[in-house]
Order: sequence, then structure tokens, then C-alpha cells
Amino acid sequence: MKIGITCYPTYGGSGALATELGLALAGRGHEVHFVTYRWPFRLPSFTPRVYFHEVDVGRYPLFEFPPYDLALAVRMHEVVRTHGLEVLHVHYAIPHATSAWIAREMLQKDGDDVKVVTTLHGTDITIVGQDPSFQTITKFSIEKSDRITAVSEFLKTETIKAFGCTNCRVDVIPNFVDPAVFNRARYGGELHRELGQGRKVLVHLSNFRPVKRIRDVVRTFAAINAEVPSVMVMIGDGPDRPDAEDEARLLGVEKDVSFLGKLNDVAPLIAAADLFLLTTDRESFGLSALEALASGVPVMGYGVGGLPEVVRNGETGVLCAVGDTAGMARAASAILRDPARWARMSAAAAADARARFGMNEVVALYEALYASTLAER
Ligand code: GMT
Repeated sequence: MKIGITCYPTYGGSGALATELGLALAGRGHEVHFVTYRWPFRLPSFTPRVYFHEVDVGRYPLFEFPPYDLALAVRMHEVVRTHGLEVLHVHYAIPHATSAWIAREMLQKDGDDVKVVTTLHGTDITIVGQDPSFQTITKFSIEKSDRITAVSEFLKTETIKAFGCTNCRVDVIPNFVDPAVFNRARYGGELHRELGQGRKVLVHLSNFRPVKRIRDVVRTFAAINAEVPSVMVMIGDGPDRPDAEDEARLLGVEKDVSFLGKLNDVAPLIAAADLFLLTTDRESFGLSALEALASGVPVMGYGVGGLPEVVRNGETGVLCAVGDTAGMARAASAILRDPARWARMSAAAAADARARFGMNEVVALYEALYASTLAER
């Protein structure tokens, strides 16, 4: 098949997932065209059957807000026609599903066509899509897609609740992980020794947005560190990083917390962790948590949103009430003090991630979805 993929190329789970999907599809013989305004952060420099088309947004001085969604629609239209794409798979509804709808309308006017698949990832439904500025266009664009997928049952339910989508079927296709890359055995313990210097290593990875409740990560860490000597490795960057740095200073743990910024190749660092901390308010899935589990790292998180679909509470991690940093720290310290329990959870995490979210199985679900929509032509 010839598939176009549009996603946010910036640091975040939806862009990571979309890129990994494109690479996996190309690995299975499909031709994949990324249409975005920048090179997606997880895309390697060259991969057979993978192409990149940059969206150039004209910057005429009249525009205080250059219309990116229109420039994207024009580029989608052009790439579909030039390369004979059959499917446009857009990740994150706003504005990608709207641009894809415009591109398809333009194509159909000339007797051409393309199928539009929209994957909902999280805040496009739970926060941004419900903002009055975007609500009606989000609902409209979702309903106009040929296929809609959500990354968790939680997100599917939220979509139906928020938009009352009577006219749309939402298929749940979960995020996936490449078990060859997120694999503890592959990296050895050198990085753990280097980072921890004899202490336990805790890792957090995110885009540091308010929804991540980053101060909670630092609070939880400080309480763990008081019980079990540890270091905290923070990967990523975003608006709330200064808050986290501030919290570390306030709690007197700044020397034990490292902020590494936006790194692309995160698998070796994640595999060097003893525990992964994720304190998001409502994570629709938690791709980083899945990557940690696959790497044999138990996850400490909040039992809300889609995270309980990813982390098995008590078996592959521990889920607490939102804001219960003390409870999370107690649970984490107990696991860190009990090597046999940690080893059991680590093995269960790696096995469960592979069994339920393996790359080949999930990518096959997307292939089947594309085939079924194409069959309707
Ligand atoms: O929705 C967002 O906040 C952005 C998006 C991203 O690009 O990181 O994150 C969402 O998509 C990921 C990939 O499907 C999910 O793993 C995240 O849980 C989800 N984020 C939220 O729901 C907050």
C-alpha cells in the first residue's frame, strides 16, 4: 500500500508512535510518505520506502497566525496525486483530520480519492478538542474520517462522551512497542552503574506539560530518596521544566535530579532504570510507560485515564490516586527494598508488554484497517 502519515514531528508520544508505525509499515513492504512541517524527531536519516515531504507555511506579513492547516491540506493533496497514495493516516485530530478532509474534498472534485484514517491520541479529545474554539470542527472532522481509531478504551469512551459521535465508529488500536529496541538484555548494566553510582535509578520521560504534574515526580522522588538512596533522571523538556527544577531545589534534592533535555534514543536510558515514574493527571495511554514496561522497568503512576489498561496494578507496576505522591513513594520504596519482588515485576512487565502490545501484532491491525477501508471503494 501507499500510505501518507501526518503527525506532530515534535517531542511527544503521538509523533513517536506515528513515526514508529511508518517505519514498521515500510519494513513490511509498504511505501510511506510523512507529510509534516518538520522532520519527525524519531525518524532516522534514511530508510528504504520512507519519504518526507515538508509543509511550507507561507509567512506573509499580513498573517499574525499563518494558516498551517491550509498549507498542510495543499501539501497532502499534492503528495497524494504525485505519489498515488491510497490512505492518509493522520495522528492527533487537530488540525490534521480537518486538513485531510479538505485534501480529500479537493481530490474528489477532480475524480481522485484517498481514504482518511484518524488516530486520536489524547488531548485532541480530552482537552484541546473540547475547547469551544475547536469543538465543532473536531467533531465534524472526526465524523468525516473514513476510519477513526483511539489508542485506548478510555479514549474511545471519552470521544463518544465529548462529541456524542452518533455517526462514527471508533476502533481501539493500542500503541505498540518494538521489543527488540526496548529490551533490558540488550544494554547491560553499565549505564545503570554510571547514573546511579551505587544508588537506585528512577526515570521520567515526557514533554513536561502541565497535564504531566511534573512537580509530583520530584516530590515522589524526594520521598523515595529519603528511604532508599536514589537518583532521578528526567528526560524531555517543556513548559513545566522550571517548575520541576524549582521543586527539586525546594526539597533539597537538586544534586540528585538530572535534567537531560530532549533525547531521541531513549531506549538505553529507560533500560537503565529501576523504576519509571509517570504522574500525569489523565494519560490516555502512556507510550513512555509501555516503553518502560517492555524494558523490564515497573511503572509507578496514577490509576486514571488509559494507564490502567497498560500497567497491571500490583503486577507490572503500582497505580495510586492522583496526587498521592506519599503513597507512590511508599510503594516504590517497598519494591526497591525487595529485590525478589522487583525481579518478579520486571519480568512480568517485559512479558506483558510483549504479549499485549507487540509491534508486529498491532501494526497488522492497522494494515487490516487500511485494507478494510480501501475495500469500500
Ligand atoms: O495528547 C497529548 O497530550 C499529546 C500526545 C503526544 O504527542 O505526546 O500524547 C498522547 O498520545 C500518546 C501516544 O498515543 C499517549 O501515549 C499519551 O498518553 C497521550 N497523552 C495524553 O493523553 C496526555
